[in-house]
Amino acid sequence: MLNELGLEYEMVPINVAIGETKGHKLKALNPAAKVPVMVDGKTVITESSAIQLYLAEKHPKAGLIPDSIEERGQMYRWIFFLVTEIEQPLWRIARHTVLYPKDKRLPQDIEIAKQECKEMVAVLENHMDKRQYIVGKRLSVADFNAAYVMDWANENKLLEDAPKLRKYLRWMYSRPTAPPRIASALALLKSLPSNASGSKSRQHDRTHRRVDP
Ligand SMILES: N[C@@H](CCC(=O)N[C@@H](CS)C(=O)NCC(=O)O)C(=O)O
Repeated sequence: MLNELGLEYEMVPINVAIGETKGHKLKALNPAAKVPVMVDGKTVITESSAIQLYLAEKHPKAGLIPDSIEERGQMYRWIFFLVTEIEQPLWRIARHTVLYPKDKRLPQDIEIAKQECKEMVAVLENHMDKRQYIVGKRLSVADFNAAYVMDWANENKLLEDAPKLRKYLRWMYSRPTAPPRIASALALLKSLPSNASGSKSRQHDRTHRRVDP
């Protein structure tokens, strides 16, 4: 969204994979000690969807928030749907695959989460019939949210029965302002030396961002 809006920003990389969120100054900005965090002057916003909506509202000329209340309602509907119904099972899969310590992982929950995720992906796939955008006839915040969550679902091979969403994903990421796909961001992380803590070159797909509005 920052690229889409043509904003200048400073990205402060925090490598979640090596626990850099812990004990970092980050906690002063986000008590949950998670990224992303956006600092815009004196305003600090956490939660990726809130950051997206804030940026879109602050830069209305880009038209990423629909004009009509009906379409705005649909945009909120799909953002909440993506975050709660699709992203949450993806988190469960990630937690029980790599994030939790091995003795706390529940392999059976991975299977349940995959099934639940696929069912909700099918709802969005159905919605995308004859549509280019998640809402109405132009890009909105919901598309940026959807592209990231679909990329994540795709990494977990959960879009196999969703050809419209695969096409949508390719299209969203072929746009010149698109960020790197998750696979490229992870490949970059893996290519870095494991003792690279403190190195300026560290990256993660979600980082603490400072925006120059
Ligand atoms: N609901 C938050 C989730 C943020 C989140 O879980 N971020 C992960 C990285 S993608 C994180 O910082 N994890 C660090 C940790 O849990 O220690 C959002 O959408 O912004």
